[in-house]
Amino acid sequence: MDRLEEIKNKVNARERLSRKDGIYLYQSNDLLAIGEMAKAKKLSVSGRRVYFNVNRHINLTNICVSRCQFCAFGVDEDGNSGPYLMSPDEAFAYGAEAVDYGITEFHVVSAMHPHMGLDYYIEVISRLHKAYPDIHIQAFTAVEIFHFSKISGLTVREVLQQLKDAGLGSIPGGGAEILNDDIRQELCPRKASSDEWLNVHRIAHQIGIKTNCTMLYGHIEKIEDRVEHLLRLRDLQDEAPGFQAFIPLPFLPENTKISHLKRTGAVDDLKTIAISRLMLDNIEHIKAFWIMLGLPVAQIALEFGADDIDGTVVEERIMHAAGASTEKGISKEELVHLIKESGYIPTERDTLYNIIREF
Ligand code: V47
Repeated sequence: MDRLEEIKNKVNARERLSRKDGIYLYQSNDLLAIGEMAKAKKLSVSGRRVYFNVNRHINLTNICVSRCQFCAFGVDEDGNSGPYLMSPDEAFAYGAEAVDYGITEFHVVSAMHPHMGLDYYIEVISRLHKAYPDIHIQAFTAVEIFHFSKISGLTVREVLQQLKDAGLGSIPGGGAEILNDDIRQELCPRKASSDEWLNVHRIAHQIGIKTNCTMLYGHIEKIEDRVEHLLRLRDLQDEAPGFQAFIPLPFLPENTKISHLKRTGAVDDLKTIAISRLMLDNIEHIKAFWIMLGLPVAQIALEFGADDIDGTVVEERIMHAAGASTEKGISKEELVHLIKESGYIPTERDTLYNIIREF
């Protein structure tokens, strides 16, 4: 039997795909056959719904001691490339300004600032939470949580508990990059290792904090590394469930220290969405982050297994620093139109995937 046919039979029989299957799918050029399998899987998980949310990204600072090779956002404290740090007042005002747009989420991601202590981050969260208790706060990637633990001398569990008590609702999926320590050593040696990243998510799940997970692909990794990354996420989800969504992030090279690398093309982006849907049989949502993929590919990704297109994102900075050519935000009407045009039901959700409204 044809190998792709064999994989299709496994998918239809709801059998788990293996490392070899994942690698085979990546090596195959039959994009449409892979997409068809992933679409069938998506339909069995979330029917004809495509989710989006309305949120405000708040990037507290761009001053970062990590200075990863792939990042165009972080800068030195005393450099001349526009370092900034929001005071708690400024962060609050920036968040408050977006409330009238009907946001249901503050998405707070920062950088690894050399001096700010855990108190600062707690103050930002608790002020937003006290003023807007109904707006969910999704904040701080696992690498930031790990950094907070190092600077405060508290355990990861204690840091997460303090943030939760202050109003943190869930944590985003960033900082995973590729869960391979040789690659991390080359790209981002100053931040949490693969195990440390996974452990923050493990502990978050154990104490009832939902999280997302990502994969930064299209730089120096091989397809074997991508598949291994997906398997490590799948294993953790079996052990300590709590991942809500997986978001593949194509590397955008502009203004980074590895800007000589080429941006992945639509074929790789769509294959990666589809393979993620097929391999991650225990993570419900696959997000096509339109800011990175661009609206046309994000829309097509809905036919390749994605069931979420992120949100209206009022003002995004990290990807735009690296050359994302998309708008910094998009209206709800436009998102609804794109989803409807693809034949799906646009479904506004909150951060925890409760349905707010169908369009
Ligand atoms: O961890 C940084 C990535 C991440 C670049 O959880 C880059 O719903 C591509 O994780 N090219 C942060 N990617 C953003 C993130 C995220 C975004 C939206 C939604 C969610 C979610 C999470 O951005 C970083 C890193 O992997 N990144 N620089 C770049 N040049």
